[in-house]
Order: sequence, then structure tokens, then C-alpha cells
Amino acid sequence: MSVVGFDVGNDNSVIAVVKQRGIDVLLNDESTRETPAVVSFGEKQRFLGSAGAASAPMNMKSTISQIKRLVGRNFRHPDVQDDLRRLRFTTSEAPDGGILIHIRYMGEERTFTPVQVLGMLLSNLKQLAEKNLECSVTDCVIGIPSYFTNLQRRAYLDAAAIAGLKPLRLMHDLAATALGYGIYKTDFSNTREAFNVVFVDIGHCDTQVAIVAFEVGQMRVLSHAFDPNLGGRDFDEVLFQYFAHQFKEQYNIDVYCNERACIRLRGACEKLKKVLSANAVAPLSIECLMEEKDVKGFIKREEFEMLSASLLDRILEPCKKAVADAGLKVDRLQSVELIGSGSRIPAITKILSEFLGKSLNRTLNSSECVARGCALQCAMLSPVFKVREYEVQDSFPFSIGFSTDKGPNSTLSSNILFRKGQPFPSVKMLTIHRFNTFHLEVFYADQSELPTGVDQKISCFQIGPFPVPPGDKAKCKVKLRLNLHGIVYVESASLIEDEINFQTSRDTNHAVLDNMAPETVQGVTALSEDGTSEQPDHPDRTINNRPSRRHEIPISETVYGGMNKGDLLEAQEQEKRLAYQDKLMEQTKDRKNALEAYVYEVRNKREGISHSLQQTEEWLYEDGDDETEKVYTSKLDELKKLVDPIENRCKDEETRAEATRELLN
Ligand code: ATP
Ligand code: MG
Ligand code: K
Repeated sequence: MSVVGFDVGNDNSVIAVVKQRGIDVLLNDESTRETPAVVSFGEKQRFLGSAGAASAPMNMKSTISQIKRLVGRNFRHPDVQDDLRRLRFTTSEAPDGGILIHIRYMGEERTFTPVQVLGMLLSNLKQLAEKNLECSVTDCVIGIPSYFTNLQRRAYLDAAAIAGLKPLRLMHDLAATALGYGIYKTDFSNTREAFNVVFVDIGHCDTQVAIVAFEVGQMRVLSHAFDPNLGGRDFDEVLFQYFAHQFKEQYNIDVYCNERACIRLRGACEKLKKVLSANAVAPLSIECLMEEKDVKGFIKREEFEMLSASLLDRILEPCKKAVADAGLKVDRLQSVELIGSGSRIPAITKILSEFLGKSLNRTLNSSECVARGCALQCAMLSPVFKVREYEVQDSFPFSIGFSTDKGPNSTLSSNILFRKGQPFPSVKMLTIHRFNTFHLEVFYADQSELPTGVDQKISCFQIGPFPVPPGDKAKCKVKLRLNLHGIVYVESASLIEDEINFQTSRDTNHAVLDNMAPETVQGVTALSEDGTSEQPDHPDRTINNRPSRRHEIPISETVYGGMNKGDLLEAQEQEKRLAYQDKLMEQTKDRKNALEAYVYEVRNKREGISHSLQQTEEWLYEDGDDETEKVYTSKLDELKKLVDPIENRCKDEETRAEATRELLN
């Protein structure tokens, strides 16, 4: 048993494991610490990770990358359309509104969902980890952006299930980062107040901010904020548009109508952007961009900053939100940790440090901190590891509401179940009085908290049927859980029969949020409790020391979107078939190589032997013409030593005889 943390990115993935003396980032087959998040479909097999990236240039149209942004999303969403335009593979809308990826594989048109592709990537990471650790890997913690919706979180769990992994937690990237930062730090101890740190991650596609309060032995995430569509690539786009326009005027070429030219210019712009981070001016020059024209240009940092003004304006938004939601003034923030290379643009660091009023630190390893934190969390959650007592309290970035229907002649009641910022995992109990089977909807309560265009719906639970007391409503206790992954669901519903409530329930015509402290499960010790849902959980179980009778009520859930059980089973089977084919091809290649190597080996040996035979023969007629018995015996032994190993390899008599004959010839 081992515990592993995975960070699957749009470009690269990182695997971290907890070992005896600390956390290690694993090397892949290419001996690098980052593994390309690429799946490439060859003629007869898939190539995953580094192999996928290596075969990508030969299989452009059959290579899938940047999958993270497509998992659990709707095809028609404008952001998704925008992402799809930049990708080389063909896609279409799935019947459920999701995305289908079209690939030609083994002579057939095949379609895969982004979840399946993520499953392939995870299964490759699992294999890498298993090979490295020489044991099986199932328990893991996977990093996710805090802005992931219920659907995206479920999609990650489905992908993990396809890969044969069991995530003990989907963990917010910056919560994982903060854990890795805080657990070893002891210099908070002399301050009486919490040590508040702002983590800012500006990546290639997105920006995330979190404010975390550290105290001895614990961390609490005070707030999460984000812009899912602001990152380094948007600055590349500014440069791309600038040069595309310029080259049109200067060279009369329109890169927009040439896919290859677009890719090359984008690549050159990204490089130029990096140069501009260290220099006041940066040149650009591409040979034979299109129509056999070489192009040249340059841009000053000042001008780049002017062109990027609208992007730069957006950088502070998530920071401001995070500070406001944390309920802190800027001067209460003790430290700022920058991660993500998108933040290396000087204008960005300037804006951030001006707003936050202090210099920015880069003490964490950007590309590894999420995976490392996930591995740590996995060790804490795993029963087989002993980790220093440390309390991890994350907060949920969206408010979750609920509503119920009440059957005929009734109005809908609606309320907030979990407020934005709620520490989780967490549990809420509802008491609901009903005449018969009813429905409970959970949804994101505030559109403005969500990434733009995201559906507020989460799922609908049918609760019932249940026996109803004559002439009265039944009293149902419904337990809702926001679990470690940030997924909300009705965990149980039970019917309570007790005389006291028979009296009072008559006039209670609405759902009641129980007036009890939410069972906010926090910290390492409490977290493990999450796995077992059957525990005495409620004081209401006994009233006046007299047990009230309880019946479990059946629950059925309808999730809006995503895979059902049948889909998942089918996807798991399909992954097995695909993996079997890959293995078969790898073994075939192996056997082919072994055969080839054997041919070479035997041929070399044989050449060696005939050389020795010839030498011995010559020796016999010359220097060895008249020697002692001892010398002749040792010569013979020497020769036999050369010949015998080859003979022994030839198992069947026929080939052995033939080999001997050949050797004696
Ligand atoms: P994401 O978090 O969106 O999945 P990522 O984690 O892979 O992406 P990072 O590696 O943190 O992203 O950052 C990549 C971005 O940083 C790219 O847009 C890259 O162009 C940009 N970048 C890297 N170095 C510099 C630099 N010196 N100056 C400006 N930008 C840079
Ligand atoms: Mg990143
Ligand atoms: K543990």
C-alpha cells in the first residue's frame, strides 16, 4: 500500500509519493519529473504521457491534449468553444450536451469523452507510480481547481474509477499547496494571531487565489477566488494579434487563414513574452512563416503592457475577492506566495505587490507543490501512514441551496444549505414534513459566485415512499453531506416517529433547517470518519431517553449531466480492452526485439567461435604440433566453454544437432 498525490494539468502531470523520509516526486520513463498530459492514438496502440508527446508530431489529428479544461463541460459553452478552436482534434456535441472527441484508431472512427481520456492519463500515471514503487497504487489524492463544479468533480472521480484509482480526496490545488507550505513550518508559533498567507497561482489558462490562516498544528483556508479564463496564454494572444495585424500590413500575409502559420506565430509569441519579462524590448523573427516570406518584428515592454491593459485590470479581481471574502484588511496579510509562471510578467508582479502592500515570495516549487500537498493529504487520510497531527480545513467557494416540492397545493420552499466559505466536509440535517414521496433539489444558490455560464443545477433527489401516520404528515430527517471532494448529496433520509412531533408537526408546513451546529468535520482524525457514514449522528435519536422509531427511507438521485453507473461500467470495460491492446503491442514489440537480439547474439558468438576454431586449427599445425596432454585438455575445455552455452539454449534435439553440425563444419 502506498499513498500518492497526482496533479494532472492541461500540459503536464506530476506524481508525488510519501516515502520514509519525506515526499518524492517520481521520475517517468524519460527520467523527467513532469509527464506530458497527452494521449496519442497510433495505428495499433495508444501512446500515453511522454510516449504520447513523442508520437504527437506523427499523429497530430489523433493526439489529444489540454483535456483538463474539457472534462465535465458543455460543448456549447462559449469558453469551451473557444478552447476547442485552438485544438487540433475533431469534436462534436454529445447527446447529453457534453463533448465527444473523434479519433481514427485501428482503422475505425472512434469517439471518446474527455472523462475517458482523463481516465487514460490517470491510468498511465498509476502505472508509472506502480512501476516506480513496485507495489499496487489505488489510494490517491488528486488536485483540482477550486472553481470546479459538481459535474467536473464527479467527472474526475469517474475518470479515476476508469483508471482503477480510488481518490481519498479531490483537493483544491491551493489547499494542497498550503498544506505542503504549512506542515513543516514552525515559525508561526511565536505569534499569537494566525499567520495569514495569500497564495496566488497564475498558470497558462487560469488564475487562482486563496487566503490561508496558519497556526501551530493547523491551517484554515479562509477564502478561494479565481478567474478560470485568465492566464499566460491570454497574454500570448495579445502578442499574437498584434503581430498578425502587423504582418498583414507589412508583408501582406494573413496568418489567420493558415493553421500552421498560426501555431508557429503563437509559439514565437510565447517565447517573446518570456524574453519581455527580462528585457525592455524583444525581437521576433520567423523564417518562411507563410507564402515563403520570412517575417521580422519587435515590441517594447511598454507597448505590450498597454495592449494588455484590459487583462492586467482583471488580475486584481480575484485577489480583491479573496481578501474581502476572508474578512481581512490587506494589512493583516503577513505574506504573499506566488506560484505559476504566468505571474512572471513584471507588470503583474507590480500590480500584485502594490495592492497587497508587500513584496512577493516564490519559495514554493510551482510545478510540484500541488502534487506534494496531495501526497501529504493522502498519507494523512490513509490508515497505513502515520503523519504528524495537523488539521486541514478547506472552505467551499460556492453557496449551495436546496428546494423541495410539496406535492399538490403547496408552494416551493427554498433555502441555503451551505454558505460560500463553508468549511468542509460538512453535514446538514433537515427536518421535512410531508404527506408522501417528495423531491429535494440541490443547486448552486448564487450565479455570481460561479464561473460565467455555468449551470446552477446540481441534482435532484427523490425521497420516498414512506408510511404516513393517519391524518398527519410524516416527519423526515434528511441528512445532506458536502463531502471531502466538494460533492453534495443526500446521504440518508429517515422517518422519525415520536409523539412530541405528532403534536407539533401539524402546523409545520415548510422545510426546517435544524437548529444544530453543522457537523463540521475537520482535521485529520475527523476526516477519516467521513468514510463510514453509519454512525450515531444525531441527538434526536432519543427524545426524553425514549428511543424514537426510525425507518430508512429510499433515496434516488438524478444528477444533471455526467455518467450513470452503466456508462461507467462500460467505460471501465473499454479502458481494459484498450489497455490490453496496448499491452499486447508492447509485448509483441518486446518479443520482436528479443528475437532480433538473440539473432545478433548467436551470430556474434558464432563468429567468435569460428574464429577460435580456426585459430586452434592453425595452432595445431604450428606451435601446438607437439604439446603436453595438459595443454591439449585445457584448449579443448576452453573451446567447449565457448560452444556449450549456445548448445544449451537450443532446447529441441533437432536444432541442437543442426547447431553442432554447423559448428563442426
Ligand atoms: P495551468 O495552471 O493553467 O494548468 P500550468 O500550471 O501548466 O497551467 P505554469 O507552468 O504555472 O502553468 O505557467 C505557464 C505559463 O507561464 C505559460 O503561459 C508561460 O508562457 C508562462 N511563462 C513562463 N515563463 C514566463 C516568463 N518568464 N515570463 C512570462 N510568462 C512566462
Ligand atoms: Mg498550474
Ligand atoms: K494517517
